[in-house]
Amino acid sequence: MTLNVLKNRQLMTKEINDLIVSHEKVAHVQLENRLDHALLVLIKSGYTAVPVLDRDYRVKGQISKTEILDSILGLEQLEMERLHDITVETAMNKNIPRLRTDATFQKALTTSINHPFICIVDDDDAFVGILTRRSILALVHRYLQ
Ligand code: 2BA
Repeated sequence: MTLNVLKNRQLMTKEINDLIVSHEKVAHVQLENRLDHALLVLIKSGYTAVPVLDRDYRVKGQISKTEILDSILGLEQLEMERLHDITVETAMNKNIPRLRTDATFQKALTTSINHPFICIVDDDDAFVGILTRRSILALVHRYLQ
């Protein structure tokens, strides 16, 4: 077996633990927050989308600037006054992947093809942090060199 094949196997079966951005450093919003608050968090943090958590710190979905704007789109214009009436829970995307801390790098790499970040949860489904596409690509880049 060549060294490259061995290295690839090592990379793909590696656990993702070292790559996780810890929850304290992740901007997030909660289910019951209103869209005006969520928009503020997105604008201030500079991110396109952030995780949505419940009161027990469990991952429920993610919310993006596009979903917020879509929720207040009237027939001909954006109805900004509705931002305070709509909850994050109503507007968020619930269909997101989650991985456990012991997931393999291969699983994370495959998932990141369609998702800029992946929420990582523990055995009780509590939020641990995120895995960004940037950290995944950076590791692949290091192995390729
Ligand atoms: P986006 O916000 O669309 O950001 C796309 C890429 O732009 C990021 O890729 C990063 O390389 C860069 N970027 C954007 N805003 C940045 C900022 N405030 N500081 C530094 N770099 C920034 P990734 O790092 O791979 O992140 C992928 C996605 O993960 C982001 O997409 C965002 O939705 C989410 N994300 C990353 N870090 C986050 C954090 N600390 N809190 C909440 N969400 C985060």
